[in-house]
Amino acid sequence: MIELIKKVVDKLLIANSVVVFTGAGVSAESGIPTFRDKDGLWQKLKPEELANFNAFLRNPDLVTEWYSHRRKIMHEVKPNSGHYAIAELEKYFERFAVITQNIDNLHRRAGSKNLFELHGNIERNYCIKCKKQYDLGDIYPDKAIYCECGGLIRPDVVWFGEMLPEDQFEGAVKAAKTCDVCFSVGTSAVVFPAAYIPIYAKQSGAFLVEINQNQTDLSQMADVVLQGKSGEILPIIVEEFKKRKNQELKRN
Ligand code: BV8
Ligand code: ZN
Repeated sequence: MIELIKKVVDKLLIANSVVVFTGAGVSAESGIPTFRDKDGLWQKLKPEELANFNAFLRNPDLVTEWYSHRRKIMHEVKPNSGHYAIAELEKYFERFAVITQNIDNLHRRAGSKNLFELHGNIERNYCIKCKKQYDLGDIYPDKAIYCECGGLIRPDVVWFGEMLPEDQFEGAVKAAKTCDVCFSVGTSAVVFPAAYIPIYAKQSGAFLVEINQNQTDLSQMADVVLQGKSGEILPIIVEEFKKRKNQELKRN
């Protein structure tokens, strides 16, 4: 593994632009269940029954309660060493973008600045009728809640069959198509159009590094696959990078 990490650091040392694309796996070590792992969310619940607009209209109490439950977990957990390593690495690059599919707000809490949230953010909610925004803070309703205009209030996340926020996706695609190194961290890379991000990066000539506990659809396209926990691997990459960067500075 260390030889592969040195190869990644060699590329980082000559890179001008870096993208880190993340999925639920980067938050797993914070204690947030992923979707498709054996103990994942989709094992117990069916996404089509919960993460889509018609399910919400059919059963607003159930969907509202499910998001309250997930938001409560997200308020009780903290960013892990993987989130912090990504935020630390960002300080060394003029052009650095974190492109996440996660809605858990942990990259922001870890200090990442240039962040694209392709699937929204569970901290934001809005009325489906008048679009008024609501911050629910630390209340976790277990049934549907309504706006003063009478409209249902929903989480500001992208459900299946819904468009991704245009500004976020466009910005992310631009970053992916112009980066020198692209990391794909903790994602099964099966949800589109988000999963195009690492593919666009690779097609545009970026050095593609996958960090995942398992093989994914992306593995055979990656230049380097680092198999293991992102919370362990990312800090090693950043430490090795900083060490080599300091050696370079001393030499010059
Ligand atoms: C759209 C937000 C159309 C809400 C989510 C057939 C083919 C292609 C596409 C489709 C198709 N049928 C339907 C579609 C479209 C659909 C889609 O892609 N479906 C897939 C499942 C086939 N996509 C959509 O519907 C998208 N919208 O297409 O709109 C359109 C077009 C025009 C006009 C109008 C509409 C919207 C998709 C967004 C859905 N929202 N979530 C919520 O979170 O509640 S999806 C959900 O999956 C999450 O966002 C999540 O981020 C995303 C991806 O999952 P991952 O993050 O990758 O998590 P997963 O559990 O899968 O994997 C975790 C990985 O981590 C694993 O590989 C594991 O090994 C690894 N891991 C675990 N622990 C660690 C680790 N790695 C390292 N360290 C660890 N410690
Ligand atoms: Zn309203």
